[in-house]
Order: sequence, then C-alpha cells, then structure tokens
Amino acid sequence: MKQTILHVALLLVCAIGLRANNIQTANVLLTGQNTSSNYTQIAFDISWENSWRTSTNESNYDGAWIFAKFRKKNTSLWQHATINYVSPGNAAACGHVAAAGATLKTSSDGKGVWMYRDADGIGAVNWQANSIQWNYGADGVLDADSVEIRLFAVEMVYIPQGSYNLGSGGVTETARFRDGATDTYLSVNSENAIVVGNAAGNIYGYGNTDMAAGSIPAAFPKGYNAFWIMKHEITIQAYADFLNCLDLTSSNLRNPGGIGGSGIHPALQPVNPERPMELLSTVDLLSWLDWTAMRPFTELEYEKACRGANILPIADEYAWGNTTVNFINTASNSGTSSETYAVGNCNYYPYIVGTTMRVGALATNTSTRASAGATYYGVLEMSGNVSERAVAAGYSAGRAFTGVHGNGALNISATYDIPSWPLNTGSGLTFKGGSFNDNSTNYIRISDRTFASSVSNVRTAGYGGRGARTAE
Ligand SMILES: [Ca+2]
Ligand SMILES: [Ca+2]
Ligand SMILES: [Ca+2]
Repeated sequence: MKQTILHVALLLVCAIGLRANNIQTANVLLTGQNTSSNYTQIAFDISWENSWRTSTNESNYDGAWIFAKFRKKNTSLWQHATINYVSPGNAAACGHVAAAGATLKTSSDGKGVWMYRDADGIGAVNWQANSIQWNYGADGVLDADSVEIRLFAVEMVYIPQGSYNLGSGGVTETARFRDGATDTYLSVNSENAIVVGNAAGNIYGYGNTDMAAGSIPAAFPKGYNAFWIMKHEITIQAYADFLNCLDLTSSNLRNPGGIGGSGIHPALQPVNPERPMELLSTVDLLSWLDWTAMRPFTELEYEKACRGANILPIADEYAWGNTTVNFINTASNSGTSSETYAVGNCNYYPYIVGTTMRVGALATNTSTRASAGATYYGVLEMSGNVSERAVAAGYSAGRAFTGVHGNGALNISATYDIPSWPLNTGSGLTFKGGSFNDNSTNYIRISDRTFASSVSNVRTAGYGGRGARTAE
C-alpha cells in the first residue's frame, strides 16, 4: 500500500511520497476546488511493475485500489474521503481524469477507485496527471478548512466472472469440498444457493466434516461473480500505514508487534516494508480490511482465484496448478526491496528459510506461473509465505457473510464493526494456503480445508492476510 501525504491550507499545498511496495504514487495535490459544489480534484501520478491485461486464456488484468484519507488541521482523526460516484462510475461520469491507457472507475459506495489498463498489454505502467473528484462537502469539510490528505494504493488482480470447479478430488486434502454424490469436484455455475447434501450437484465436505447441514446462501460470495483480490499478502508497510493513521491508543491496540525498524507512532517505519505482515489476529486483519474499505475473501473465492474458470482440477494441486513444490532457498539481497531466491517457488517449512519472504520476490520478467508460485490469474503467495484467513462456508457463522465492504471507519475500540462479518472466534473463518511456520504440505494445497472451522483470534507467527472487493 502506498500513501502520499498532503498538508493543505484552504485545500491547497504540498505532497510527500513515502516508500512502500512496488506501487508508487507521486505528485499528489489538490486542485480545481469547486466551492459551489463542494468538491476538489485529487491529482496524482501512479506507477507499478509487472502489470498486465490479456484477452486470451485468463482474460484478466491487474490494477490498483486507490482510496484517500483526510483529517482537518488540529484534529487527530483520519477519515475516509468520499469519491464522486455517478453511475456507471467511469471517469467521464464522475469527473475523474485518467492518463492515456488507463481506466478509472469509482466503486458505487464512493469509497475509492479502481485503476487498470484499458487495453491489452504487459509490463510496468506509469500514468501521470490523473485526478479523482473528492466530494469534501459530503465529508463535513468546509470550503476554507485546512486539511491533510493521504492517498493509498493497493495492487489488485481482477478475477473475471465464470464457472469453476470446487475441490480437486485429492486424497490428501482434509475436509475438501466435493460433489454430494461422488468424491470429485463440484462445478459452481452461478451465485445461487448450494444445498449441502449427498445428491449430485449438492456440496459436501469429504468425510462429512466441516460442512453443516443446510445450504450456502445465494448472498455468500462464491467466486462465480467477478471480484478483485490483492496481488500480494498485506505488507508490513501497508499495515504500518494503517497504524500511523490511528490515534496512539488505537495503534497500540491494533499493533501486534513485528513492525520493526525505526520511528515511533505516528511515524512507524518498518525495517522490512515489503515483507508480509504476520502476527495478525482475526480482529487486526478484519479491522484493516474495514479501514481500507475492502472485505475478506471466502474460501470459495480462494479456490476460484487459484484454479481459474473452466479448468479441470488436478488432484492435490498447489496454487500454481500442479503438485510439484520447490521450497525457496539461497536468498539474494535478503531483507531488502530486491530480495530474490535462486531456488524454489514457495516459502514453506520453518527449517528452510525460517521467516517471511518479500512479497513478489518470485515474480520476474522471465518467471512462469510455476516458478513465480502464481495462481491461474497471477495472484502471488496464495500457497505459502503467510497463512491467510478466509470466510468459511461450513457453518452458519461464516454463511452469514454477504460480501459487504468495509466503510473506511472503525468503532471506538479500533475494531471492525460490520455485523455480517465473522466474529473473532468460532467457525466463521478458515486459514488458507499455509505459512512458512507450518509443517504439512497439505496446508498449501488449494482445496485443503484442515482449518475450516478452527481459526482463533491469536497473534501467531505466520498468520497474515489479504483483502478482496466485489467487482462492479
Ligand atoms: Ca461551498
Ligand atoms: Ca500466503
Ligand atoms: Ca466500519
């Protein structure tokens, strides 16, 4: 996540760029204030590496989820900025300006914008002189108020709508999803409710485990409809950015340790900003997702994002679509922003590397899906590195989830406050993908559900996460 800080007097002034992961924003400024309609433009440049858009096979693209926080001078509360949304959300309707080659689109709740390629291509993007319209009047800011603005950008991958197969039929995958009548995968062809049972077309947990009777409701995101998922795990920098925007008491409450580096709140500066945040409790993760106006992904969406649409599963496959795993070894530039590994496609088992790996460390200009450890759609670290909490489909605690997004604000206890999101204990969440701190290769298989009902709120090494957003 990338942020830029603006100190604004009368909605004008200067910007500072902070370093973070791969994605960079620069030249952030407020311009074009309209005191009649109470909006101003947030202008910015943005760049990141390894971008793509393709209309063959995967037919998908990467992009950025961009949102802004502001605070009035002499206040400590960073609030979420309301971006102009006029249906259908495109730049022309919403008053945004996108550089040539880019698409800007506001989410219908006005919590942010997506930015992505408007045509097929591959390689780095560097889009300058973009702007998005901030409806400051809707956020209680007066024409003459002094405010600071921070602009954040998170790399995402677009997962297109399409049918896919759930479960692989692999014999080592605990509690795996399967068709009700036969021990093989189940085709998911819509977002309609899926009945739990032992008839063909029903869903079933292998061995009748971690799949309560009833059905998975229509409103539960199943991965058939399009969604965005973060390209990487949440980085330490992205989590530090969040803590730096909370008051000290809240930051201490949400800080599990592990930030490292120099600086004290509200200027925490991680020593390894590009490594994934670990030690996250359930509440830490879900609060970060609420604050960034994203949502958790479901375990069904995880399988879709890994396996791809209309792809026959390979029994016991890993995120990169086969059953061969090579653990990373032989690091170069360890702990830096250019950390790479000469060997391997997955960070797993504590006795090999013994710590987290820089996100994106295995993706290069010449890497393949298998060598980068990437999913069908190009999502990274979905097997290994840090383990990721997903909404579980097996019990009522998770089935209540309807895909509601965070609204950018936490309650007074610095905690997520969306009633339909899973609670911090119980059976509403699962871990997917395994971590460097695990010791069974089963956990890194796409369809393994070993943890389908056993996520607790503890802060443990190897516990991280990532976010998602329903596409529009
Ligand atoms: Ca006005
Ligand atoms: Ca992972
Ligand atoms: Ca909230």
